[in-house]
Amino acid sequence: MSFELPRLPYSQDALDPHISAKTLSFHHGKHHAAYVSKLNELVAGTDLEGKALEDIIRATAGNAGKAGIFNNAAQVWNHTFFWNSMSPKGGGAPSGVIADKLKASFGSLDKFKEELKAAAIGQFGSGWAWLIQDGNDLKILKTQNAENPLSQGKHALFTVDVWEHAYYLDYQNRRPDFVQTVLDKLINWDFVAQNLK
Ligand code: MN3
Repeated sequence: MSFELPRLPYSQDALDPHISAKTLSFHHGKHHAAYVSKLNELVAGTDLEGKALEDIIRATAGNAGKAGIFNNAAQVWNHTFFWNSMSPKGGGAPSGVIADKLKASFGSLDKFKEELKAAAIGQFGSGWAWLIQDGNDLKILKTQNAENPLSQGKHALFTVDVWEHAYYLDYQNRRPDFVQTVLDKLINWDFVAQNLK
């Protein structure tokens, strides 16, 4: 049994004009797909074959000899999490428990966005910016390349991909504008709330 590329949770043009169909066709159809096929190739015939994706990530995190498997497994997980972190009906302000927790941890929705954006911009080179839950607190985390909260024993609520392939066709070098748009127009608050422990 091998891993399959999950379908996008919306159509390829559903996030337009914020993220174009062209970007999603490459990002999901080529980049995400390549991580899936490379992962299948790398685990075939090893003791990791047939294991759950999360278990493969935890088993290979921090192991230099397994970096290839880790990178591809984590990138498969990260991208699926990223697609779900956005919605064509996203953006705006959350309500309920997630709204209360954001206020308690950051002071306001705008402060949360500022801190997430600062982490996303401050991630030098490729990586990810995350909202994570640590006990009762919500925190911002940035990770390099394929690294994710799971590999650090942390619990993810939301992510944005800040590899150039995530935004270059639509925003060129304007990573801050891309991240701001995701936070203002696309963030899937229902998904974020569902992820709360
Ligand atoms: Mn990507």
